[in-house]
Formats: sequence, structure tokens, C-alpha cells
Amino acid sequence: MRKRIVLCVLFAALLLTGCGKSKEEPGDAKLVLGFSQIGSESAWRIGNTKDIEEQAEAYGIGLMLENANQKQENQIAAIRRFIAYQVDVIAFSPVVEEGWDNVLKEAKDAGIPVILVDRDINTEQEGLTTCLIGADFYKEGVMAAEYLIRKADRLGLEQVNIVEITGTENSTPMRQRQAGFMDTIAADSRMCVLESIDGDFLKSRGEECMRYYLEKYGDTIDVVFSHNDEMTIGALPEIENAGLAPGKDIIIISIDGGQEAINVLKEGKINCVVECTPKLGRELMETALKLKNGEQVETVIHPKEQVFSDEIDVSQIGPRGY
Ligand code: GZL
Repeated sequence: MRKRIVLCVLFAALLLTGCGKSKEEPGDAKLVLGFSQIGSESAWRIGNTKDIEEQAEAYGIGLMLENANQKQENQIAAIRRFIAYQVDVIAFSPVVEEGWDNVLKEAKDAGIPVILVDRDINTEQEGLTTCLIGADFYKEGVMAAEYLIRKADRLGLEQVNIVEITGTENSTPMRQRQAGFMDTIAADSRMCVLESIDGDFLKSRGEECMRYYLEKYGDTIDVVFSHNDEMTIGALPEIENAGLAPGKDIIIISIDGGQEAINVLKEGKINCVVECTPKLGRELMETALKLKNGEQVETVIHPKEQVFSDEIDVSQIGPRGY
């Protein structure tokens, strides 16, 4: 009984501070889930947060959601707060893959199961997390490269100069999207990667990276491979300011599939958008409930994803919801 009283008081304090977002009081919630979100860096991330909040409400789960503003130290502090509040389940989307061993050992020692959402981690010790719910980023990189190979065939290109704008260095999507893309073009002698720069999944960095590339390589650039829509959208005006037509003079390949990028795809300024759905909330809630009930859970849950490109009738793409 004392635990629940403590939990209610702390939970109410968290809600008053605006860190927690939940419609459920712990007293009537099926379980209390602590979730550390990376930040609000992209439409994808904002859509992911919205979906998790909506699904927590739909499942009657008390959600304590904290935004880390892209800082690993904020995520570690949030996880420690969740442990102190003795939540039933902890979930987080790790901003980078390394540096989680100590805090996850503390969660394990406290007997609180941990779910990875969206991104993965590398730890010395096995068994610190229960399940990863997120995209197959390597496959997203493969699908981006396979589109480019088909496009080069259609255009009869003999040399394809590529510049890459990557996501946050040392994050799972950055490492695996790059690996999938590079592994797939490796055997194609037409493909030449001029340079790769970290755009940190940010629109402003996408703009800066593209400005640098255009000053250095000019119109020798044939392809921009960008790890997310925010950076892609930031890059496009720089291409136009250089007197080049994105989608025509330079092939533009992006990942996420948010509404803004799909709108630009329909305008012909982006050639390919690989979908990476942010709608992971339902699987998260179902997995948390299974853990609370002592049931077995899958170790990896990958959502189904598709490719939107100028190879299909883009006018048929419906509303994206993020
Ligand atoms: C992918 C996710 C990435 C998105 C970016 O699952 O981790 O982080 O592609 C977001 O938009 O910032």
C-alpha cells in the first residue's frame, strides 16, 4: 500500500511539473510506464511521441513521458527517476547506442523490465533489455540503394556521384541505414560516394551540409542520400539557390515518409522516400502489458514499411499522420 501512495504522490508531482503526460491516474491504470523520449528534432519524433501518448490512453496505461532534448545524460536521469518511482515498465528510445550499461543494471536490480523503442543499444552485459520495437534500418538503407540502382539503369547513367547526409552519429538508424545503403551499392562500379557528413537528423544541419557540398562539388553531384526528411527538406532550398532543380538535376533520396516529404515528392522535388513509421505505440503498450503479466515477449518487433517514389502514382499516397 505504501508503494502505491508514494507512487501517487510522486506521479502527481511529475504531472504538475509537466514532465509526465498521462490521462490515467496510477490508481486506475493497468500499469505505469516510464518512457524517455529522445527529443522533438523531427516530424517523425513528434509523431512517435503523439502515437505513444494516444496509445497509452487507449490502453488505460499510466504514462510518465520525459523529453531528453537530444541529451543522453537527460535520458539516464529520467530512467533513474522511473526507477525511484518504481514504475512497472521502463521504455526509451536511445539517442546513441553506447553508454547505457550502468543505468540499465540499476533497472535490472530494481526488477523493472526495459523495452527499447525505435533504436538499439550496445551493452557489455547481456539481458539488460527485453525487447526492441523499431524499424529494420539496414533494410531501409538497402531499399534506398535498390531504388537508386533502378533509377541509374532507367537514366542510363555511367557514373553516379553521391553525397550522404547522415543521421545522428553513433545512433542505430545512422549506422544501419548507411551500412544497408553502402553494402548494396558496393558491387555497382557506377556508384561513387564523394563524401558523408553528420546532419544529426536536423533541418538546419541538412541545410548546412548541402551548402558545403554544393560549394565543394557543385553540379558534379548526381545524388543526395539523406537519412531523414528533416535534413532533406533543409537541403532542397540550397540546391535551388545554386540554380539546380532537386529531383531532376540531382536525385533526392530520403527516409521517414512524413507528410511534408510526401508533399514534396508529389511536387517532383524528391525522387524516393523510404517509409519509417513512427507509429510504434500499440506494440509498445501490448508488450508492456505482457511483461507486467509475466508473459513471454518477442525480442524484436519490426513494423512493415514501404517505399514511395517516382516509380509509382504518387497522387494515390494518402494522409501520413505525421
Ligand atoms: C528512426 C528515428 C529517426 C528518424 C528521424 O526510427 O530514430 O530519428 O528517422 C528521427 O527523423 O530524428
